Amino acid sequence: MPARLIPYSLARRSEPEIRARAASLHAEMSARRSCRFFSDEPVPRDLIESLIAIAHSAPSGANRKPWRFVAVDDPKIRHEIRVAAEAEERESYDHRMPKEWLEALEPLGTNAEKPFLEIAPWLVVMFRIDWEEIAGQRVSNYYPAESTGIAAGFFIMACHQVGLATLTHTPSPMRFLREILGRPVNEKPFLLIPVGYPAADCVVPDIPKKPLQDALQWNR
Ligand code: IYR
Repeated sequence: MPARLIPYSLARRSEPEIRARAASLHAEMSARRSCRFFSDEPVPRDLIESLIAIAHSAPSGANRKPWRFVAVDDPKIRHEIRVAAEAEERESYDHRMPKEWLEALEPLGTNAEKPFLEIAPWLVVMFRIDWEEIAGQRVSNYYPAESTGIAAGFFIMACHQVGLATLTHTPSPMRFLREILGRPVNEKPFLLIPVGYPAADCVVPDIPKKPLQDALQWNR
């Protein structure tokens, strides 16, 4: 049965105001960078919860919200995650990643060492849920990858907007996250996001960014 309909409206802003807000948001968001050097300064749990609540407001296929966030600040678990991630990354960098991939990553200066997994005060691990068991019945979710990606975008943007740095980290394969965090088999590790303040001496690679003109077409 279709749900009952309720009114929806957005604050109606003037075009100059929309333009000004877009310009300021663009300036803020284009200053976001992936952070690999975090401060160990604690971030209160309620703040992380608000940021995850923002991510959880993301749209999703059939409104199923096919994701799970696991927020980890326990140093013992972060250590376990670091050890397991570095083991996979070592294997990847040394044997699994083709030469072209390693060349693509060269400007970023990444390697198999992932100290940030223990230094950042929080690791937010996102899982995508392709199916769920509801009242003993297996039900499919729809567009779980797209939905979880959108929620990740909300989360990363929310963190940046409040002044917290993130890294979208994808050690591969990520099975170990399900094992370490005790999640069930229908939860597929999607993204590992360290969150915290940047270290006082944090640096990021000075790399060119693809111009918008190369990513945007108007009509055909
Ligand atoms: N997962 C590896 C490699 C890596 C892959 C991509 I795609 C990046 O944008 C950066 C790194 C690592 O985290 O080092």
